[in-house]
Amino acid sequence: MNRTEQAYHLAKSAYAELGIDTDAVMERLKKIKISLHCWQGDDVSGFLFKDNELSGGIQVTGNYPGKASTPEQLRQDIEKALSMIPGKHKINLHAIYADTDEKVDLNELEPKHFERWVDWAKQNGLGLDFNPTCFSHPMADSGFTISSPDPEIRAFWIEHCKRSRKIGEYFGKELEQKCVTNFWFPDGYKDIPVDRQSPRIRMKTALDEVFSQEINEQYHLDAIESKVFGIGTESYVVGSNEFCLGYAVKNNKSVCLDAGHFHPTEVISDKISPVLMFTNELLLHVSRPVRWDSDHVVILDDELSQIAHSLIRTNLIEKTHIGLDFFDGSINRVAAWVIGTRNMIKALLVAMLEPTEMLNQFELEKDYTSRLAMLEELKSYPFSAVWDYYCETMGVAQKQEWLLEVKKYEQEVLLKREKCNVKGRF
Ligand code: RNT
Ligand code: ZN
Repeated sequence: MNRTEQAYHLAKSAYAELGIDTDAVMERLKKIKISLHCWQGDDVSGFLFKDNELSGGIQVTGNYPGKASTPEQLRQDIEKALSMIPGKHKINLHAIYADTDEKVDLNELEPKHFERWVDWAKQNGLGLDFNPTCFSHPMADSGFTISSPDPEIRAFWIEHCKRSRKIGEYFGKELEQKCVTNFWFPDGYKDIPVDRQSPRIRMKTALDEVFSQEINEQYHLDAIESKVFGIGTESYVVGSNEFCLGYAVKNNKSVCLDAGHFHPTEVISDKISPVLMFTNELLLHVSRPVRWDSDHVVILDDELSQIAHSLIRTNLIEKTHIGLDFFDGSINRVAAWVIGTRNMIKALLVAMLEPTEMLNQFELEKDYTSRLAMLEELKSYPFSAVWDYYCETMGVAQKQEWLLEVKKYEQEVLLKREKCNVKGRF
């Protein structure tokens, strides 16, 4: 027995005393897919329009060297990240990541422009999710997309969204697993508007049109993502929480809860159960807001732990699609994926190692002393021994060993890439 196995052996008996079968927990964990957002790899640049600035009130800071600038480089980086993350997962694409030699605009995109992504996903046993890109485009310059008062702008974005659903459906069919297409619109005003209703009526009508197109629900799920504010839309966002939740409930759609899209003391961990009482499925954008919707890399903090508990305790994980949404350009971008995704999986593992029935019993008996005492004691149970063993059995690096791999990759691939990019520019 090596050290990891010895530690696991001890942990297994500690959890067995609480009635938890750690082997069964690992089997359950293996089945959970996380959707890794492709946009962490290149600071939300994409490949369709080389010169478009990032817009829509989101921001990436940092210029760490080695950023992917071609679809091949991005796939190479994702593969590297996945080699350090236990389990089989999904990749979340945005429309601007189309991999094509054709010059196409967003309202002209077709499944064929994503064929190379699908081939790659098949080769790597991955699922794909999708997002229309309703920002970083001249047609979004007014700050409004599908809720614009200008019919031409509205039509452009409606067409883009319709085509995006077709691309999502194609992903789902080809990969034989449901693709979630997530709709997020930056539309809003910097300063206090006079008319808060008309843009929302226009957004509703536009969405009705987008969703009027038949899509095979076996392979495809629509989600709409709300937001409380963005940079430049501090006073009013058309797609607010009430708008998106109301629309989803009434029209049998799903919402996407992004951890950074609510008021600073509001948490999505407490929104999962009520939302799933009135919608069939849910999409999460697990992120980390620091003072604002800053999209910091996900860490193993209290809210991540609460999110995982909300999903595991009552098995709402069965109805939930877990996506990640952060973009940090100030650190190694591959490491950012690895840190955030490993933390998400680790949080789910910790939640699965909880004797929930025992805690529920304390709660029902109003024994809140035992509830608090036990929740605190559980925090120092040896979950890390189970995590290390899980990584070992899944064939990925344990503890911080992955960091050595990232550093090597940085030297051998990322920094060389930078040199040749610079050479190319001069
Ligand atoms: C923006 C939303 C949205 C984006 C991605 C790139 O605030 O969170 O999900 O981050 O579409
Ligand atoms: Zn998001």
